[in-house]
Amino acid sequence: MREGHREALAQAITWVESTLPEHQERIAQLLEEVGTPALRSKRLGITGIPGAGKSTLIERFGMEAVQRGHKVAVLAIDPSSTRTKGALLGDKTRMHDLSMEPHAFVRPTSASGTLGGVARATAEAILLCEAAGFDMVLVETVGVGQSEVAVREMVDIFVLTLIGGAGDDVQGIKRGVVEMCDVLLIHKADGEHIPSCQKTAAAYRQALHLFPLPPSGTAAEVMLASSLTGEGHDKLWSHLMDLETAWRASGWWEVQRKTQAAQAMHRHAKQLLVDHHMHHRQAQWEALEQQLAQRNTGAFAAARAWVNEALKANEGNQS
Ligand SMILES: Nc1nc2c(ncn2[C@@H]2O[C@H](COP(=O)(O)OP(=O)(O)O)[C@@H](O)[C@H]2O)c(=O)[nH]1
Ligand SMILES: [Mg+2]
Repeated sequence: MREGHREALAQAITWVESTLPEHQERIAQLLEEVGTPALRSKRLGITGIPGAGKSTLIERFGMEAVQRGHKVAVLAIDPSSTRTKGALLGDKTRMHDLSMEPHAFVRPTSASGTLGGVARATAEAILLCEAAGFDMVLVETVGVGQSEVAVREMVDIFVLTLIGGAGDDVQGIKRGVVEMCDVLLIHKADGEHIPSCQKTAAAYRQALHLFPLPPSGTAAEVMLASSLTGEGHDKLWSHLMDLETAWRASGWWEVQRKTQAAQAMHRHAKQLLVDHHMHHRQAQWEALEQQLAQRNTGAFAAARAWVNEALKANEGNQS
């Protein structure tokens, strides 16, 4: 992987996505060998509704980044994958040109399972890509549901792509998502779309005044771009680089990485504990579910009872 064999990276990511204990064990060892992630990499998250042009943006932006001397990895998460077989991310996820580019690695994730599992897999895949020498990681996620929250917690800069003319309600974008992003990119600003994109940009610039300042201390920037013409891409690039420079200088870059690592540790520890106890106390869990179904107990009381029993059994084992 370190020598730049992309098949090796692809294989490792397959293990990351697997739920088999032996694969998870292998990944744990691999990540230990990889060591502490380098701060010098850049992690960008790109969200927005299906059809906003995220994949097209990433393909063009990724090629530009390669031309600027970067090695670019693209990870795409589709939370709907189990139901719609990844339909939300669409065909463009294959990113034809970028996939052929030797200095790029494109990995659409059609991982099944819980969002928690997919989020862990993506976070670990980022570390593996960086270990394989990719200094820029782009994560595409669909701006519906909870996956953008998970992605926000694993990237340095978060970009929301919007289409001009359509209202918030139409685009299904929740206020919470707008609050999480560093750049609001009004996308497809080309040809006849330009006036409506400008209108949408003005509306968002107005609205953003009412939003609290994000923890980075930098208000979100509203920008226009087209990934058909390439218009706005240079500006987007220099804005992202300016953000990085400013945040490295202010210390926010490192603070955010540390916070994210702590969040990941918390999430993963919780998951491991539940998995462990579920493995050993499956029968009790099912009995409580029965009682719950028969309305003999409440959800919270049942959860407490199960945890208390698991803890007691644990103490018994230790003494
Ligand atoms: N006019 C225009 N169309 C675009 C642009 N970017 C993407 N598209 C088109 O929008 C559609 C959806 O693009 P895609 O990248 O798959 O969107 P995603 O679902 O957000 O990943 C495709 O037909 C693209 O060709 C753009 O900048 N301008
Ligand atoms: Mg897509």
